[in-house]
Amino acid sequence: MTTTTRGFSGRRRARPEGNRVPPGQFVTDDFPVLSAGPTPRTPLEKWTLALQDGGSLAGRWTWEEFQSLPQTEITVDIHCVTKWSKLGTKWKGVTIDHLIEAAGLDEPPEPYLMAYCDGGYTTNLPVEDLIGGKGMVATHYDGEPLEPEHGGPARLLVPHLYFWKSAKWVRRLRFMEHDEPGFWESLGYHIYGDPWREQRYDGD
Ligand SMILES: Nc1nc2c(c(=O)[nH]1)N[C@H]1C(S)=C(S)[C@@H](COP(=O)(O)O)O[C@H]1N2
Ligand SMILES: [Mo]
Repeated sequence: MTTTTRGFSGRRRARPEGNRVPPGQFVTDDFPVLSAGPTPRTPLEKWTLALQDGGSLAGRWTWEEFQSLPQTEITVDIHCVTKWSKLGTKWKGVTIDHLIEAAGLDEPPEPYLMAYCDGGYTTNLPVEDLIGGKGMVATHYDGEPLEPEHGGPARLLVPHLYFWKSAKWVRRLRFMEHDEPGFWESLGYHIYGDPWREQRYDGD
């Protein structure tokens, strides 16, 4: 299987197929569900996605408005810190680049970002890892609307980092000046989470 990226400007990994799986991971065909709590079910008519610059609102989209933003399809490998990797997963959504543009910002206002979800989950990311086609808010998986268990109606997708960074049921993205730990990061997971460097836990 090969990695194809369509309309996604992220770097294509220059690794041979044999090295496609990060160290310590095994490949699964299943799509395991990993949630730290119950699956929230926000009706689409109540759903909004907000983009915040610190404490101020930079953009907010209803479900309908969000659908009208430019859509991008990607096929990528994903890697969970519990050691499963799934190859060639197909997603559709709105890239963070397009969101920033839709909010009328010329560039990201701050270097870090916290994602906030229905249910209270949070995760932190360097903005650098979200722009340039590296991250999106995904609403479709494998050609179908994203199932609630997997983060539907919309989840963050940042495939080059461990999958806990891909926040399910995302509702708010807040730019911040300094990095701060999110949910798992404050419980001992690595602040960054690069699967290729096996950054599973704090200190790795
Ligand atoms: N809101 C929220 N997002 C979350 C989680 C969670 O518990 N809540 N779990 C994370 C973890 S640890 C992983 S591995 C993936 C699992 O996504 P999946 O259930 O679609 O496989 O979601 C991540 N995003
Ligand atoms: Mo995970």
